[in-house]
Amino acid sequence: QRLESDLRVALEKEQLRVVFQPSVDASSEAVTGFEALVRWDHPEHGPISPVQFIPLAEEIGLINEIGEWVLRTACEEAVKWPSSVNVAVNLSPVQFKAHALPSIVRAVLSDTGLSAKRLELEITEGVFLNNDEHVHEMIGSLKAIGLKLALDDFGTGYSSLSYLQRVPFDKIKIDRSFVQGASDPESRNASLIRAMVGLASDLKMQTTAEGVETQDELTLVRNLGCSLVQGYIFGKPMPAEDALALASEGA
Ligand code: G
Ligand code: G
Ligand code: MN
Ligand code: NA
Repeated sequence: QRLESDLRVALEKEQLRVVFQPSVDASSEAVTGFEALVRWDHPEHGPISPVQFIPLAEEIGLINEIGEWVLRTACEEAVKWPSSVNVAVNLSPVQFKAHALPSIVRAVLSDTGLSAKRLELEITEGVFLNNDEHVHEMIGSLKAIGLKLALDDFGTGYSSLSYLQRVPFDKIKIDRSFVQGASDPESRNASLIRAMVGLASDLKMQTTAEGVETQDELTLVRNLGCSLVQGYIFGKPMPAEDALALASEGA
């Protein structure tokens, strides 16, 4: 297919870019970090969503290369920010199968000069689908580098919670499907968020409420004890220059 070869060209010809979405402390509203999100500006078709091209990259064996490029680009930006501001990078489950991942991450950190504790890797429950030992070894190797691990899209995957107890996540990110439209503390979504926050706090993990767009949603997730908030209310994914300006504001 055309799009396949276009994606290979995109990586070479710098049609990919990384945008950054702020994450703020739920009580102080200070910016604590940014999530790096990849974008593809196709020369003919215009912007193509990562929802479309990440699965394609996984299929055609290009995800490791794209993932490493995103990681490097994100870390290069993050070293410019105040040291209290972290960067989060999404990892595809396919990248987890690559034995070289920990050494790639170490090399990127050393090349860019970013301290490991300022890097957070976001993985999804998809990583645990084939519940093999390799995944847990990989998580151990990544944690040994000193970086943080977040469980992304929490609540949307398959229902076993056993991996939460087995895996030393630093943070769980509550999927926006629970947050959006939620304002009533008696609602079903509020109960679910409350349960997730309780579970995370028992396990000494932070929680991010994702997809917060309105003041009502913000008030609710704050009252339910989410530690961090991400969503359009505090900022859409933005170019690196804007992220740098926003990161530097509080410093
Ligand atoms: O930014 P946006 O809402 O368009 O992202 C859509 C989806 O693509 C999200 O699930 C997001 O996690 C994923 N995504 C965005 N950037 C990356 C990336 O660099 N790597 C991976 N694996 N997924 C990404
Ligand atoms: O799966 P993941 O959580 O990585 O997805 C991140 C995606 O969510 C980004 O592509 C971003 O564009 C999108 N996103 C972030 N904040 C909001 C929000 O407040 N509302 C909506 N609808 N999407 C959001
Ligand atoms: Mn994410
Ligand atoms: Na998410």
